[in-house]
Parts: sequence; structure tokens; C-alpha cells
Amino acid sequence: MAPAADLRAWLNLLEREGELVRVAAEVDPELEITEITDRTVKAGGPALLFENVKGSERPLLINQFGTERRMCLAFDAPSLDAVAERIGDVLEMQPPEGLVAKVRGLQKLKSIADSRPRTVRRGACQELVLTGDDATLDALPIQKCWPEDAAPFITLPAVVTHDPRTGTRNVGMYRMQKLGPRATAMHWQIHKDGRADYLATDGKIEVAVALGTDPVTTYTASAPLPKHIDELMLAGFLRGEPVELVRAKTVAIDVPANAEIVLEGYIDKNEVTDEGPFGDHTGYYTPPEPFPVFHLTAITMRRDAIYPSIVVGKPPAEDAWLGKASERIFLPAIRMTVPEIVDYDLPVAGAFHNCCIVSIRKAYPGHAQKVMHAIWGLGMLSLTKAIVVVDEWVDVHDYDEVVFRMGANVDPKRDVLVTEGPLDHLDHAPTLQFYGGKIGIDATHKSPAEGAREWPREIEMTRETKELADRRWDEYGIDLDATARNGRIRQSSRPLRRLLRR
Ligand SMILES: Cc1cc2nc3c(=O)[nH]c(=O)nc-3n(C[C@H](O)[C@H](O)[C@H](O)COP(=O)(O)O)c2cc1C
Ligand SMILES: [Mn+2]
Repeated sequence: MAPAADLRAWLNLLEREGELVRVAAEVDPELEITEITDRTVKAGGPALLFENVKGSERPLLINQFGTERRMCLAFDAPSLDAVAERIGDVLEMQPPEGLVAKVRGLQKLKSIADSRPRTVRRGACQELVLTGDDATLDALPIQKCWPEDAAPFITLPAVVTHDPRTGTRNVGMYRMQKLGPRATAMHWQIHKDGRADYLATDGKIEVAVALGTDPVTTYTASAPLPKHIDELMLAGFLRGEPVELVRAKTVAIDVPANAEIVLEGYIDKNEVTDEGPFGDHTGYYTPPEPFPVFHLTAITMRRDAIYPSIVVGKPPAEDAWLGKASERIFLPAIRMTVPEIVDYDLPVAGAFHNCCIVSIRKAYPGHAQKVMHAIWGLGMLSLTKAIVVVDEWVDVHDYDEVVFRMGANVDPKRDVLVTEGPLDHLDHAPTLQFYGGKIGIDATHKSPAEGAREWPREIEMTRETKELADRRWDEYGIDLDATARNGRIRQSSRPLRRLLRR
């Protein structure tokens, strides 16, 4: 088995796994689909294929990534950590010793070599080629997600550009507000690679937008890779086979051949428009702000193309698991530069950039502060507003335990670092946009070298007594569920808990 080759194969898989519901009833892409999807996502429900969307011939797919199980199915992996391990294996390659290690090393090298996208002559994404007045966004069931949204927004695009200086390809997920039948805004935030390609351009930059690729390729458009790394390489590596590309019809850009729909066009450096308001993944409306304008030159698509969408809003929303996938997949790369990091967690409720809990193998005074500064210097993690550092034995995914350590181990005067730096484009809390305060909380055990008194010992029952109680439990006649019996507090079954459980 390998990850689904295209959206069709993915839908078949979801259907076989009981993970897809086809909705035949007519639904409105204005607000109604959001309400249905939001309820379904928050209940951990299935992917939805709306076959009859008011005002459009095209079906709309949503909630394909809404649960951990579906995210794992997308990667054809037993867990997201297993996906990360495959990357860790390659990153931590050592010169092989012995024949078996050499053969294995060669296989790993081959898997990297095979990740590079491959160009092909024909692609299903070009079964229909619409140019001029025939190319109209009115044909697509674009959602207006929230009541105060300025217009309908394309929410799950893979936007392809090339750096005009180096030619390097970039693929990113940036929402596109519909401005008319042949124009959208392009929400390139200031920290993003797509924005950098645009800023480096004189005059016009060509843009292609793939909608409805295989799930791994769609995911990689959201992955926070360094600028010089092509997202489609990562997609090829994670798929175990190269992404196939065809040359677009009206721009000099290669596009994923398996896409359902491709929008081709250009952006003029000097043309901006007010984008928004948009009900954002912060849980608030992002107010209008100038962004570039994308002009459509062609739409190509499959004859019976399916339009993919996603709704963001108050967390947890469907993007939770796209974010969790990045959290897991990037851990090996983070460990390459900060090896003392054991694990980290970006709480869904913290919209990913608001909070980072990190566990470390603490080795010297000030080590927690060192790791805070490292995170504030690492790629998109640099935008993190609050960092909590705990010791290696603390489960960063268990928020009760993290709060316990924050309460038990922190002297706010000694252990809280307040500093400042770049913040997320969408963060409305800081006084200035893009720049403001950051907080680091050191919840590790402290030593006298850090100004603490002698640290007390944690309570632990003896092994013998635990084994005794295990052996005798039935004799006591106390009926507890298995997790509580192991001494762990039973977790509540609220949907958010379920979403966060791994
Ligand atoms: C559903 C979804 C919507 C997103 N919308 C935007 C957006 O409108 N603008 C933006 O800059 N980033 C957006 N992002 C985040 C980017 O896709 C992400 O930062 C990605 O790494 C950008 O690619 P780049 O690093 O090549 O610029 C979105 C992510 C998801 C999952
Ligand atoms: Mn990029």
C-alpha cells in the first residue's frame, strides 16, 4: 500500500473505511455548509461529499482531514509519529557499516532521489481547458464560510509560484477571496514564502493554483518548510513516489497532473485590494487589509471535477489535524538543531502559534531558557507567543500534567521570561501588528545553581506495592476502568479531549 494517488483514490479509500458520507440533499455554500461541517468536525464525524451544492454543478468535498484516523489514512501510516520516523531516519543517516546497513542506506538515498517531481505530457487536470470568458470562478461551489465574511473564499488551494531570482518552486496554502468571476485576492502573509516570491518580482508573477490533489500533496502545501525546499519534494518523499506534473496551459508553471481543478493566472506587483473580513482560524474575524490580486487566465479541470474546501474558525476545526501532522512530522528536523528536545505539543486550542509546550533533557542551569530562545529562532515556530518548558519525564500532550508542573515548579519572579519579537500576522492581541511580547515559562525542576532551594522529591509509590495491588485488585472488589486503575485520572470524554488524545 501507498498513500492515495489522487483525490479519487482517496475518496474510494475513505468510502471503504466508512469515513465518507455523500450528502444528496441540496445545501447552500453560503453559511449552511459551514454549520453542517462545524458540527461534524467537532463531533469527530466523517468526511462529507456534498453532491448537490446550490448554484453549482460541482460537488464539494470537506472534512477530509478532520480526524487523526483520516490524517493517518492520508499518509498510509499507523500514526503521525510513524510518518515523522521516516523523515528522522533520513535526516539522521550515518555512514553505513556492513553490507546490510549499506543496502538499507542505499534504499534511503533512493527514496530521496525518487522524491523529485516528474513531468509528464498529459494530466487528468486538463481534461477541460477553459480560457477567456469561459474561465469563470462562478462555476465552482466556493463557500462563504461565516456571516461577516466579505465574500466567498477558496480555502484549500495549493498555490504554486517560482522565486524569480532562483527559479525555486514554492507551494503554499493561502486563502483566496473571490473578487469576481476572474479575480481573487491572494492572502500571502508577511512571513510566508509565497509573499517573498511576490516581493522579489518586478511587474507580474505567474501563479497556478491546484485544487483537489492527493491528500499528501494537499497537506504539504500547508507544511512550514524552509524557503529553498520544494514542498512537492516532501510530498514525493511522503508518498513514496514522485508527484507528477504537467505544464499549465497559459503560464510557465508545472502543476500537479492529478489535481481536480487548476486555476492559472498572474499577480501584478502593484495591484492590491482590501482582503477580508474573514472568519479566521484565530476564532475571530480578521479585518480588511491590503493583499495582492490574482487574475485568472485559465481554468483547467477534470470533466467531473470535485471542488475541495475547508472551514476554519474557533478551534477545533478541520485544520487541527493538518497542524498536528506538521507538529509531528517536523519533530525530527527540530531535534537536528536542538537535540535536547524530547517532545513538543502545539495545543489546537492555541491556534498553533499561541502556545508551545516542550520537554527537554535538562543538563545545566538556564537550559530551559536556551531552548525557549532556540524555538523563537526556528522557522515558523519563531512566531510562538508562549512557551512552557518541562522536564523530559513530563508528557507534553497531557495538559493536566503540564498545568500541574506549571503550578508546582514555577516561581513567576524567577522562572518567567518576558521578551519580544515577531508575532503571527493574524494575532490581534499585540499593540502593534506583527510585533510584540512573548512569554517563556520554565516549569522544569530547578537547582540551587539557578537560585532555587534544594528541590523536593516527587511522590512515587514503590513498585512492590503497585504490583501487590495489581495482583490483589479483584480481591478488593472495587470495579474501576483500566486507566484509572493504573493511577491515571480518567479523562473526560468531551470532543476536544478526544480530538487531542493520541
Ligand atoms: C486551511 C489553511 C489555510 C491557510 N491559510 C493561509 C492564508 O490564507 N495565508 C497564509 O499566509 N497562510 C495560510 N495558511 C498557512 C500556510 O499554508 C503555511 O504557513 C504554509 O507553510 C505556507 O507555505 P510557505 O511556507 O511555502 O509560504 C493556511 C493553512 C491552512 C492549513
Ligand atoms: Mn515554502
